[in-house]
Amino acid sequence: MSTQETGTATHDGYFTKTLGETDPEIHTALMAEEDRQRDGIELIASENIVSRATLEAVGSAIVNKTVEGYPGKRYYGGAVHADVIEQLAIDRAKQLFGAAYANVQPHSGSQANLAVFLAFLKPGDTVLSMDLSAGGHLSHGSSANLTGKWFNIVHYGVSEVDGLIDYDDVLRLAHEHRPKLIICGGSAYPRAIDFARFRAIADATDSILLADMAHFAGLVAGGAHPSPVPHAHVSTATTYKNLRGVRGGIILAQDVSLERKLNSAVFPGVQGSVILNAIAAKAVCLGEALRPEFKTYAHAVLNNARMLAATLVERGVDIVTGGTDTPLLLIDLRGKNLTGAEAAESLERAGLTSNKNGIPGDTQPPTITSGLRFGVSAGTTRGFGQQEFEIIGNLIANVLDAAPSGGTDLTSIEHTTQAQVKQLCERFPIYRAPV
Ligand code: DSN
Repeated sequence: MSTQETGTATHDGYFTKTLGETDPEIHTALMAEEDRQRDGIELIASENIVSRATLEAVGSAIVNKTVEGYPGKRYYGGAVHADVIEQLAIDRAKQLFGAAYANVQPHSGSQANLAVFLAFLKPGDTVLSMDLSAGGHLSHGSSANLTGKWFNIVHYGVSEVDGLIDYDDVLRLAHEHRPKLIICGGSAYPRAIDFARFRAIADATDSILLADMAHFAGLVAGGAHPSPVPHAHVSTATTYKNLRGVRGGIILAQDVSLERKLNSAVFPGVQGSVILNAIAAKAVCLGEALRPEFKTYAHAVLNNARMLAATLVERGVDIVTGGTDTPLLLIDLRGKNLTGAEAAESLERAGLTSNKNGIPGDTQPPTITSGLRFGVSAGTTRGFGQQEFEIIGNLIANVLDAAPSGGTDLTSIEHTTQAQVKQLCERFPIYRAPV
């Protein structure tokens, strides 16, 4: 018999060697990513920097455990600790958002939204949601998404004049199309939504109201933004944006009688076994969000977003709706004769990472766009305050002002900015993650 046939299944060092020792290629890439995060300014609105405690939970041995179902009702044995962890996450989510029901299993915000579709709709049913180009989200019925392929989607937009939701138009569309589900919230709408008004519209047409608070859940948790939870039949959120936790989604509701429907829509409806290390990390982030210091962080996010907006406006940059009530702002680059793709690339070379984003009425394709989306959550977490976001606003404006001229001038601005970015980041260091 060969050594392979007689040897033990765990090779020498399987339980003891570090990643650097066993897989230098992956380790090097992870270290480089850590450096990128440490030395650059992160302005992608869906990102943040998790706590050391969250990293520990994600990297814990609970990753080995398989369970299906819910605490106390599992299909596999050995779930005693998994039950404790998931129940803690559920209880913390309910407490944080004042909800009667919470499901913490969705692998992402899109999965959470899909579960809501499955819970309440049949293929072909009508859904009224915000157009992607107006700030909606792919999982709200984009033609490229399953929700757009299997359901009859009607979209509302925003006013071409001020970029705001026209509630009378939403009501008109609701009366005209009698949707089974109405969705408010999205991924690039920077202003507070009138949830009570949306609920009144949903009630007028006997529709279910889903509020997707992915981009402001952290502010709701920290008392810096109105909550949709008391108004919507169901609210969904992601845990990794301004809520400052691991990647994943949650579903909340006020009516406990929805529990059976929503739970079975998540599992076995759209998901299988639970990603337990993510559930543990969600519990950690929800616990952090229940502490008083999270309120300070949430208010700082809002103040920083408003400072960034004010600085950019001062520098002649057009902002959709003129400002923000959330951690994100949407920049209209048409006046600067720049595309979103060009601007995002130039900013990234300068050490400022953001994403190109469609703006209302955009004529450019999604791969190019006429806009940029900025978020301040990650910067706020590393300690930047209003003073730093004023500096960042000026750095962004310097790059955008130089970009149309191109050539060496642009390169020199990018280089100068990169050095200023590095200096700023060195004053606000982040952890060296245990990878
Ligand atoms: N929905 C995407 C975004 O807003 O960036 C990912 O979370």
